[in-house]
Amino acid sequence: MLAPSRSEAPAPPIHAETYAARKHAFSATPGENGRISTDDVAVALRGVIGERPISFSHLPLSWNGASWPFRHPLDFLGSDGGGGIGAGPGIAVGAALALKGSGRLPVAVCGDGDFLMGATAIWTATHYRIPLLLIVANNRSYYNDEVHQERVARMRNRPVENKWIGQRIAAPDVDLAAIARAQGAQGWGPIEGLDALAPALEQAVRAVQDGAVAVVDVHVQGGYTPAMTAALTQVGRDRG
Ligand SMILES: Cc1ncc(C[n+]2csc(CCOP(=O)(O)OP(=O)(O)O)c2C)c(N)n1
Ligand SMILES: [Mg+2]
Repeated sequence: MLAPSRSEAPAPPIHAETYAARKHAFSATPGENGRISTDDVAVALRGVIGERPISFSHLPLSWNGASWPFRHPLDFLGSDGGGGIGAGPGIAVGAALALKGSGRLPVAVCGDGDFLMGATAIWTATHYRIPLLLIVANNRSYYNDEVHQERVARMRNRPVENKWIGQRIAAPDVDLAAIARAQGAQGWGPIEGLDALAPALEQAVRAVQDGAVAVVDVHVQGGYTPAMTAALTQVGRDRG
């Protein structure tokens, strides 16, 4: 990974122009019936972050790349590159360690499946006092595999309505903020309504600036961008 520059200059103006154009082009898909979409998370987070320099260490499959233009090599660190579920939290902690003292706020957005498979990385962060913000885009499902099971059901003429079996992580919902608190981190959530989202993110960012490990569990509705859904459901695709 690139070492963070200790005296990082602001992005050159040529990028600012591109950023303004792309910012204008992004239109968020809001959650339905008062629920929160992953786009809503991006919009709320952008509002809270403002022009503060951050580094995303990890982003979930439901993330819309258009929601947050990257202007600097450290704006997004690229995650694992291979899509291994469970890697997100560990990558978040390692990246936060590398960024410590750089002036960049380390932010990871993980899926709930990803978070649950690697959640004990939080303990490493609290034990070694590595501040970071980890937001969980919690659709209470290994949603990727619901899409996959729908495709296979169609191919094999089986009932599509069974696609959730083995993939939903609900009834009961897992209290992810409690998992964070159990390891010495600060936890917010579950955030279920849009009104509560920005205040929780605001508090969490402030806590990270004060040295905390902060986890915000946001209940988002399932769904990917059309491009991601098309990539997962295309004919002939045989990998999960
Ligand atoms: C180690 C590993 N096991 C299984 C998979 C297959 N897989 C890809 S995405 C996914 C589910 C991801 O769930 P979550 O992190 O909640 O994201 P969501 O799809 O719900 O947005 C799984 C099981 C994988 N990529 N890596
Ligand atoms: Mg999920």
